[in-house]
Amino acid sequence: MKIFLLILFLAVGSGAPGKEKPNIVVIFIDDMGYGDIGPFGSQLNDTPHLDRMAGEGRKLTSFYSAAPVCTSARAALMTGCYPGRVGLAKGSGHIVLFPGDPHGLNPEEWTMAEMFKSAGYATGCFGKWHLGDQPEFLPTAQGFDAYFGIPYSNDMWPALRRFQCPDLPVLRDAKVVDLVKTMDDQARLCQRFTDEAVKFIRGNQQKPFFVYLPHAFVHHPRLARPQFMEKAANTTKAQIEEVDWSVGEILKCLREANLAENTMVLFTSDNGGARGCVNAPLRGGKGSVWEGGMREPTVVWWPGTIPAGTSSDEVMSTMDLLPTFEKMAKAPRRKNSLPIDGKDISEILLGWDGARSPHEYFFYHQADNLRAVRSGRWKCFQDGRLYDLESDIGEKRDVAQQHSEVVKRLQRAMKDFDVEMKAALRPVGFVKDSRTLVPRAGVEGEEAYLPTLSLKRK
Ligand SMILES: [Ca+2]
Repeated sequence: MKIFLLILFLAVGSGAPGKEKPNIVVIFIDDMGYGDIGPFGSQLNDTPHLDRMAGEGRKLTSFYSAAPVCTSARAALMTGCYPGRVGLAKGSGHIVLFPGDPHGLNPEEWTMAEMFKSAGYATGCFGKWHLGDQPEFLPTAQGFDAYFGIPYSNDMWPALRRFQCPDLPVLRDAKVVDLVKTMDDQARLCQRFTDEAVKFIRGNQQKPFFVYLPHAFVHHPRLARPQFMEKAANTTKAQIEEVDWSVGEILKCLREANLAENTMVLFTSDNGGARGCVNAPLRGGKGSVWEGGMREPTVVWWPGTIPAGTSSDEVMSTMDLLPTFEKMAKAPRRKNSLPIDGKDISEILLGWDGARSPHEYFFYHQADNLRAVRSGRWKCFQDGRLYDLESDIGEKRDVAQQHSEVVKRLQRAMKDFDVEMKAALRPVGFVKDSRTLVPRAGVEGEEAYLPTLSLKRK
């Protein structure tokens, strides 16, 4: 009996969900720049938790988002596809989705959360969704067991004067439970999402879990909690330092629960830094297809498994995470799966010797338009400008003249990909009679729920 108990104890003590299926946490910042955090060279912002995370983990210096704006970037992360392939290269009538939009991530698409569920994971999303606010499109309809957050960008509220937005709702699962009405409410979002994620981790240790933490910070309008505002010179710095606090809370929670050695955490941003952020040494920022619009400050951490203090400059993207996690989670093979663009990058993340990017090409899009391609050290634009990113990360010197054969090859690759992609577009999700989740203040009856983009812009 004693021996039996001892064996049982050992089996449980070694962490039954074990290395077999690691927990996965994705921390996804909004509009943060490549140079905004210590591990990527920031001298402005104090980010001790990210510094420690990178010191214990691995920096990915050529890790891309598949789009330079919110909605499409998130569509790519969730589906492993270029956003155009799943109908979300842009919103309808705007570059991103708006309150009450009839469009959203098609429920027919296989999301990262649905993949994790198929592998037996508990799944939680805490933060900004921005893939459609109609019930059919919300996280709880797309594979997440639990959701707490805002359905779209934090600036889509009545203070956004050009548009007629309702109050900014906060949802628990699919139900509106609160409104963000003031800047002080905005300032609490980072803490609220973090607390929910921590609570979920603490409450879901019986199975492996997947936590997606897409912060509303550091998207305008910016304000952090008072303790961060007091020591910071401006709201951007304060928000970045509060995001760093959030990272610290997540890692602390994992350590305290003895989960650190069985959990991979990936930190990145949805697109390049907006006004006030630092994209240096990269050129451009949010919305652009310069490196600053799409190359993200990315750190992965998994103590004991990912080699500490290392980095990789292999070309990878958010699209690779779905197939990579699918492998790590040992998800059952899907029947009739639709093609995706991402590929397994687990060997690079885990720091295996000689692991190389599975991609010959990474394509940069702005809405529906294919703008550029990266292949190894080279980045070529549609119009034939060529940059050597290995010697010129800031895209300052066009070297097309010296390498005309490279330009020719990459322009052909762009053309071929564009043809292939346009022949295989899948439909965006659509619902009839969409309405906003909350009424616009001061408007009576059903009219108060009209989609924002159906109303006059000011
Ligand atoms: Ca964004």
